[in-house]
Amino acid sequence: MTIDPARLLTLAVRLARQAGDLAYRMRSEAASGSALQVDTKSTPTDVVTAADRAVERLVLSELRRERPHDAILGEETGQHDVTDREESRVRWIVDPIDGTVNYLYGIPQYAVSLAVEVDGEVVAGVVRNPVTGQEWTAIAGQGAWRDGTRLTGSRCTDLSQALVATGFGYDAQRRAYQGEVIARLLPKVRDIRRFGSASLDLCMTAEGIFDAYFEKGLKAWDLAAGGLIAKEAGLQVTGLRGQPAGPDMTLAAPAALHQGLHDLLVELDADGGP
Ligand code: LIP
Repeated sequence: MTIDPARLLTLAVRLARQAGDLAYRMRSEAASGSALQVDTKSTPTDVVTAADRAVERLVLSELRRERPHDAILGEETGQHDVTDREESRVRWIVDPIDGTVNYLYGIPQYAVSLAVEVDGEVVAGVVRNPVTGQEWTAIAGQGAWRDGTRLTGSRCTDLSQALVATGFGYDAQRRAYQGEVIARLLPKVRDIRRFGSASLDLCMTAEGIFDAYFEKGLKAWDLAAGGLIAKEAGLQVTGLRGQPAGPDMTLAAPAALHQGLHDLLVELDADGGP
């Protein structure tokens, strides 16, 4: 059976818009972000809100209705395999609100991130900032776009002139190690930016707003859609030492910067530590 990634992306975009509207409405109606906080996860600063859970429930129920044979991986509810039907070739990867701390604090830098895999490969993805309405999309082999504009990454070729986005984990010991890495990296680049949403960092790097991005500790739902968008914008999206992008390290950069930043991150053992 032929699966059309364009049709999957059309559904993903519709769901991202519905989900983004719900997230935005819930935050607008809450007296404060803390009114929405319902729990913490890996550490006391790794929060989950009622909106994270409501948005994921919305996406899951729509997917069950539209695509009952597909598997789903959601940040808040985990893996939902197809049981009483033929093994599905399609899996949806859902981050209901990427940038949850920004969401909690009312900072307009959070996103709904939806990706879809066929036979284990991400073939389409959408990242949508519900506050700005900015929407980044990609289909494997067909390029990356933001609101109709083709994305081609940064033209920067000098690492010392590069504006590099990054992020930090929630665990205090990992943050201490990451802070040491940043202290040694900072003099070698123009500057860093830490905006708090991996999927938006990847999209802004795909757009060339940041020259490069790296982060240790990304989960599949942080990386799936934004990683495809960055790749389809022509960036190299990898791990270190020949590894693919993933929880040990995600590095996204144009070819002119990738090797230099890669080697610097290896020298600093940026994928090491707790
Ligand atoms: C966030 C990531 C971000 C990272 C944060 C956090 P969340 O995801 O998007 O890149 O630096 O620590 O993990 O928790 O908002 O879904």
